[in-house]
Amino acid sequence: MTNRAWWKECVVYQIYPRSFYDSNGDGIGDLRGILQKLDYLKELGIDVVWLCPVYKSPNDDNGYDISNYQDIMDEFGTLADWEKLLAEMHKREMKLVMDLVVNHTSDEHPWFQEARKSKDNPYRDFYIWRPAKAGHEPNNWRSFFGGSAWGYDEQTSEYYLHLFSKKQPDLNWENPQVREEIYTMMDWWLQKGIDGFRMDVINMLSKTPGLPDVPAVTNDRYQFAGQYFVNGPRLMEFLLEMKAKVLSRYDILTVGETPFVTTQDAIMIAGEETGALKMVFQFEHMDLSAETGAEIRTDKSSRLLDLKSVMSRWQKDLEGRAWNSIYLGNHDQPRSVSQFGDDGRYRVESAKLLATFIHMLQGTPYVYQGDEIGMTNVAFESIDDYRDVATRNMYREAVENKGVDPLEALKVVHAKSRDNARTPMQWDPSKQAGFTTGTPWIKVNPNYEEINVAEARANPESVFHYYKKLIRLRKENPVIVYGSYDLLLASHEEIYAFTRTLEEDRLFVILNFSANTSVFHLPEDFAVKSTELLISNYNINPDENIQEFSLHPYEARVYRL
Ligand code: TEU
Ligand code: CA
Repeated sequence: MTNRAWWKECVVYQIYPRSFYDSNGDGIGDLRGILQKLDYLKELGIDVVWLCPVYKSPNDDNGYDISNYQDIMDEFGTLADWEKLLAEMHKREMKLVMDLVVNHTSDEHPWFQEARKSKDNPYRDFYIWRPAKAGHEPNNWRSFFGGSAWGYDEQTSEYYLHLFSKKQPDLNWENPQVREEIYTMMDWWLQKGIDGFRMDVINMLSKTPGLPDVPAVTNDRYQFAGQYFVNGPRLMEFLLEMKAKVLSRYDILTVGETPFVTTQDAIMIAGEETGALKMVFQFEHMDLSAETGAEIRTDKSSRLLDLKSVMSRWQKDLEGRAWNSIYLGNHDQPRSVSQFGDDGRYRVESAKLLATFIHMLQGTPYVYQGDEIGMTNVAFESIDDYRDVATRNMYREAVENKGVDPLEALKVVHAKSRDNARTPMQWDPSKQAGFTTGTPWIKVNPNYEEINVAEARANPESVFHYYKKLIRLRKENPVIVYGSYDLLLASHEEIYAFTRTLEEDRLFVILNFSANTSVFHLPEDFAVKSTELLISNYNINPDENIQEFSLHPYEARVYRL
């Protein structure tokens, strides 16, 4: 049986501050805006907030490029505003998890400003510098945001590594001084009373010595080189050092953002006994739709078997060994209802189904802002309406270098852009969705008149009220948190069904992931004596015989057996 812990029992709400609520009309969400909405989060039942980066930043990548780790970005407010926010959260018995971005800094961070001055500057070795190789970049690694992962610096005629944008130089974790600086900074925030860290691309800290060229798998000049920096040779050493020097001294939630991890990696990084972190974000289920590359996959039901097998493997492999974090969306992904559900006719039903799904699996659920009202993807008419550096770079690369038709490229942007999740939070049907009295930094989704918090709170059948109920159920039923998971109907192409069992207590979760009415038969040996319907997204007869029945489009039910 898994050990009990508060960070297993909580529900985390992710805030993307730039788009949450603007308190002063400059079009940018801010800390005072969040403060004004704490009671809203409390009403929803949230007990932990993960706040995306609010540190000083030139915002090349919306705060993931930090120029001062120990101060607040001007647009978001001041350190005093932040202190007040933390105090008000604690007053409401809510916890605050901060984003930790230490794979890279901004190129405007004083360390990098120093480092680039000369080859013998004391900060030079804080970053990863290499001379040109035969007049070219030091190797063929590709940046996540397109182009080479190397930036040329004229002043010293050398290249620096940047796995992300050219304004995000990678820190050199091989340098013990870098690690000490980071630990000191982390401690500074923990001493202020924060309740944890979400750690940005934390499994990319250790790069393979020699930084070798990666074997080409496409015709492109630059190639994805994950094998040389994902879960690199010294990763565990660094994380365990961080644990020994900082993390182990506090009762905190730590979640590593760890693209490309397997369950074995997760057990190593976040194992109950010997791991360094409390949990990790895995990406296998998010990448199911990404695999087809530029092609947009519309055939959602055939993906269900893949989704079942991925999620079931994570549930079973981690059980009793490590703890899952459960999510279907964040600020880097299309909206969950657009990606996994139906953002048209069955928007409300499918948003509720997905909510049921993330709350009923074993692990800590993460709710991304706006998902609790079923916010959807957006399709802006022009690439100029997009703000995300990754989106803009990809589009330019496709149209300018690869000759992709601009309209086709825009279609991919509509389906995949990170800005889908970054349009302003829709608070009410007034102008700019009640997000700002000014002009928002990115356009609001035009569907705000229909989809907004004011409507959702007033309507007892809304996605919002359904989330509230799920969160309450989780608090009342330890089986939802700690019960073991067992998949049923493994090869059904439309229905995802599973049980959760904690000693005598047993739940049966049944989800129709399709727009069809779907019929199923429970196995003979799955004898059901009496049932209690805990929650459902349709009005159904709670005493219906459940040995065999049909489910409405996107119907979700949870029974206690
Ligand atoms: O994301 C890491 C990451 O792997 C993403 O870049 C991902 O590949 C991409 O977004 C998929 O569309 C983290 C942050 O969550 C992201 O916002 C940052 O841009 C990135 O790190 C760099 O800090
Ligand atoms: Ca503002």
